[in-house]
Amino acid sequence: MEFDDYYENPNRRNIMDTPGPQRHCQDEGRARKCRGSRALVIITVCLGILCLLLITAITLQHFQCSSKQGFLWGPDGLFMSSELMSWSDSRHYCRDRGADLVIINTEEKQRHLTSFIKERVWIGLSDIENEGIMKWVDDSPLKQGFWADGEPNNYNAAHEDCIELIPKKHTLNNWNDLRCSEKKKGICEK
Ligand SMILES: [Ca+2]
Ligand SMILES: [Ca+2]
Repeated sequence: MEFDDYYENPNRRNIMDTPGPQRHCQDEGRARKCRGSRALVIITVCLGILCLLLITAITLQHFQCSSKQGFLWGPDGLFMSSELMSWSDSRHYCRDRGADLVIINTEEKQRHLTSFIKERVWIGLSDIENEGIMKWVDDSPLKQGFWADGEPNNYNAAHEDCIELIPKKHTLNNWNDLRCSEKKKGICEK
């Protein structure tokens, strides 16, 4: 086909002879591929976001369930009661949830508890049965105490028979005996 003929008779053009349309087809193919991979990326991102939302929802649900049961903390089996109660009622609160007031029998545990408690709390120690003889809730005797200065003092012979932990005091010297009817939150342990 002559040059002039080509332009004067467009219907006679052979598509294989014409680089313009070929390039157009190649460009279109590339664009299709491009659109395809863009769609794939969008679908992958959307699935990722959906997965994240699902994981967040499950985690929140687990946390809410845990909170309802009083399990405010993690896998170490420790949790704090949600209301201010006497020592005995705090103990009931723990026992109703398959736990008991916490026993602190190592320096490591004392440090661990003090590190994240923000308020005065009951622990599982008392001399309710015999004045001056401290016992844990599992009836084991006290071996190592982390008493605040001057404590336990059974102040004014006022039957200070239940033990609280005061986190604002020194880490290894923050226990105090107090009247059991005082209202505090308790630290429970599974
Ligand atoms: Ca006492
Ligand atoms: Ca005291």
